[in-house]
Amino acid sequence: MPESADFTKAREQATALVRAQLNAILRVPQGPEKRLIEAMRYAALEGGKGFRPFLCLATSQLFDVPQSQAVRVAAALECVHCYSLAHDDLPAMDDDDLRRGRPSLHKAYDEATAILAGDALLTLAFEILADPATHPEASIRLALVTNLARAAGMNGMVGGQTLDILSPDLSLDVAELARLQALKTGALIGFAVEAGAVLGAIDAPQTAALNDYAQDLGLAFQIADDVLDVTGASQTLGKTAGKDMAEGKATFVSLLGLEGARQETEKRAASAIAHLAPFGPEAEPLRQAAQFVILRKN
Ligand code: GRG
Repeated sequence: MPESADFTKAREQATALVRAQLNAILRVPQGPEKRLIEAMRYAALEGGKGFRPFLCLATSQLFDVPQSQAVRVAAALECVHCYSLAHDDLPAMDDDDLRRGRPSLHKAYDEATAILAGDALLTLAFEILADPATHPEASIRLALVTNLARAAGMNGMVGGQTLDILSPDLSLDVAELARLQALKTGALIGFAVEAGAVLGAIDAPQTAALNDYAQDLGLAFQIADDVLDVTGASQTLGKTAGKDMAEGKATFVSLLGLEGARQETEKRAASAIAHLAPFGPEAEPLRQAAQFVILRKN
């Protein structure tokens, strides 16, 4: 079963809107600092499936948030995501030469530029969120800044990345691996899903349901990533295949077996969809996102 045409269109549209926003922000200056901005554009404006921008825009639509606000939040989130990929590829981390089907940032530029471009994307994210154009109410902007800082930082993505680096020595079981991934990948996906509710100042029970959806979705996404790491070719994936297993890291495939991991992805995607019941047919795009996680090839 292919990815639904509606979902593909919505995902591509979300990607294009975020790119246009970042294209406008990341103007290339004259002078030597031009290199930094070009590297930021290389990391953030090309390739990528636009999964997080899609989620951010889809939940925002659910709560009738103006698209201009949602696009700015999705652009901030994509800055953090792209910084994390650029830093993850560095020799001190995953040491990967291939990302999104082309040389990773430090290969296209150099290590120092890749570090600085990542740093500048991370800080730009918070500048975008703090700007009144993102939302007229300061309390909403503050909630967005706080949520993204938490999702990206020591108790979120960076914490998860630390566990990931240590993981060959940790003999993780399935629950511990799920926790690692909830931090490393799930936290940003959680931010993407909840941002629409924050922008729309939505009440707690609805936010809790979206949170549960995001938890299952993030885990399904990561388990599917582990399956693709084993079954996908580097050319299709646009990144080096088979690395996690080769480095002796626990993956859902190494712990559950290939078939077990596939089944767990489906179980988590179904559970994610079940959490959307309170939102009715309006949440169809979010259901399609869960289907996409199972069907994706890269
Ligand atoms: C360096 C602080 C720091 C964190 C890095 C997210 C991450 C942490 C590393 C990426 C390693 C990786 C391949 C994780 C698997 C799941 C994942 C986040 C994949 C990349 O996300 P996609 O597939 O990427 O949405 P695109 O390129 O489509 O945007």
